[in-house]
Amino acid sequence: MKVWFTEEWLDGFVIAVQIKSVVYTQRTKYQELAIFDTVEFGRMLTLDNVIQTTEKYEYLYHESLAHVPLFSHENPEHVLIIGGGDGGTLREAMRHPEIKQATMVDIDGEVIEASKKYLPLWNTGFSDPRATVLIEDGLKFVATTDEKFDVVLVDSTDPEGPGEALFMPEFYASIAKILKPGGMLCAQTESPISTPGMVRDIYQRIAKVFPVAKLYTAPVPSYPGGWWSFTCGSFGRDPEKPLRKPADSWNLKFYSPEIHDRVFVLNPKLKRDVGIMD
Ligand code: AG3
Repeated sequence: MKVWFTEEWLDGFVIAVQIKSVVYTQRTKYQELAIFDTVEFGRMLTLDNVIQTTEKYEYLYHESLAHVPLFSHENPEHVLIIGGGDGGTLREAMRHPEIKQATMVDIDGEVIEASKKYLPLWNTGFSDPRATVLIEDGLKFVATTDEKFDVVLVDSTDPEGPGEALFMPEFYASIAKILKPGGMLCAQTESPISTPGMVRDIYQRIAKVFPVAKLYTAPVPSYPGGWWSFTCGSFGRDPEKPLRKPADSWNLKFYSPEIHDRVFVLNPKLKRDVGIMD
């Protein structure tokens, strides 16, 4: 018998993933959490029936989100991660020796606990002595903290449910206030191919707050459309221009200086959809 998980987040089509077994399910305070073993994607975490991360493809997303800003910022000593409860973004960020202190703020402690237990591959960042994990509302944190950061990474769910506030103009305005001079924001900004309207709205909001705003994309086959976007806002350097490169020992699977060079290339339709002129 074949058993399928279906993500029905968008109208008109589903993503169906064949399930080997259900590893864990929990109705947390905020959302419905599930972890599966799947035939094609390996271990997979879903929130409210939306695929968040899969063993087979998580590197595409996490390496893209973390390394593009962290290699192009002058000296990313203090880093803030909003969301990212599975730990993948923290894991990639902690590879950077420049980082002295990384703070991860996720609203849902139950996602962090389940990820620590069931997603060991995603997990290595949690035990780094430079990392602090706070279970708090990210929106509140950025509005009230006295700390200042060099780079803020926003690893949120889709702009629906608990994640919605993390795409709002007020959120970006608060981030701008807690960045040090030359600071950068980088956020996941939805699918250029299945939700270009969302990409446009989010990109435009970031571009209103940051003097430099750059959209880039990467393939993520386990998300709707199979193609994902990220937006960097910067008060300093151009995120397209890396200053350093990963060591061979990092064994990265997607990111490289050549990839950094390519991911900012946008096709004409996407530029029109998002309202980017050049
Ligand atoms: N956060 C972004 C996931 C968005 C996926 N959307 C969807 N499947 N409809 C991923 C968290 C990984 N750390």
